Amino acid sequence: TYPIDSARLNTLLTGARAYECDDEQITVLLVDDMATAGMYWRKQFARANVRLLFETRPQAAFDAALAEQPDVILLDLYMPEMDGVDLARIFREHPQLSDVPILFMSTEERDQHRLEAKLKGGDDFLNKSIAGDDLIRMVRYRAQRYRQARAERRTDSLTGLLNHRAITSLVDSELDRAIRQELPLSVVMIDIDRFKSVNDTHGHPSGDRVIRRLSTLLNTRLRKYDGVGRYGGEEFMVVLPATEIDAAVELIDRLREQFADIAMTTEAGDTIHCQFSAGVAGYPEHITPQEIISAADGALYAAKQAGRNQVKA
Ligand code: GH3
Ligand code: MG
Ligand code: MG
Ligand code: MG
Repeated sequence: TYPIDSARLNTLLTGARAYECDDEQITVLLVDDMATAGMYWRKQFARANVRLLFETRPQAAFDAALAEQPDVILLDLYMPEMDGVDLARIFREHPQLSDVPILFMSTEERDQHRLEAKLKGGDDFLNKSIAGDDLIRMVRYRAQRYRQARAERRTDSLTGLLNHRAITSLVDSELDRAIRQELPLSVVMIDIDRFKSVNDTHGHPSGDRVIRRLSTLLNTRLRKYDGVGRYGGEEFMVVLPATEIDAAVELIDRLREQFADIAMTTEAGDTIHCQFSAGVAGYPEHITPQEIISAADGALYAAKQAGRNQVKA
């Protein structure tokens, strides 16, 4: 018999069906040295709301993967310039591509070769003669699992904001974009004032409530393309694309006032108010992520020194 009870199996099957129904657009990168493969699969995928990027050469495939961040990579095994397994290894070694599902597609039928390919970085091995609908289902399923895992990896569990790793990598990518598009970028470091005394007086769970309340304020008041993350314990980072430092200071100062006005309730039912200090820095005043973050940190320190509950640049 199965080492799994029928109720559990049922949940699993329902889950699998949910993946199929999902019709959100996904992006697939197909790498195959035969141009006809691209033509064939483009037609198949178009009807299933799958955006296909097609490349015949390894370097172009790598560039496309980095630029477009596909949800799934379909990789031919035998190509004149480079073996699929070698290309898979290169994808696996890049931090931004290391977890993207890689599905080999080949006519290779020898078990030993298929096993080798999987051991060297492939998540699955599909036959090139696979039916269109089956590949679409497979690709959707993989994409959905990948997106979910990635979202979990990037999220801070207390607040639902981006976590430290995700918000700092957003500074990297938004700075690249700002430089490319010749637009300003502002980065803000926010730190709750005298937070230790909130914990000491009202207990850690009440402190957590304050952290969540500020998270909600930041999340609801900022624009959809602004990034908000929990940098550390009671420290937050905000990334504001296309925003000059002066405008960022003004914006964060309004949020500072709003936060100070919020009456929060502790676990014990007491009403408390909290405040924060913030430091702002950005591009083009600074040109590396490290410089920007340390300048924002310096401005935050100055705000604390000057008496807290204020924003400095
Ligand atoms: P300052 O105005 O100088 O920032 O004073 P502060 O007390 O806020 O500064 P400090 O950095 O010394 O204290 C931060 C405190 O935040 C210490 C730590 O116990 C608390 N803290 C860190 N993470 C969490 C958390 O997840 N939940 C709660 N409740 N407290 C946390
Ligand atoms: Mg080939
Ligand atoms: Mg702190
Ligand atoms: Mg603090």
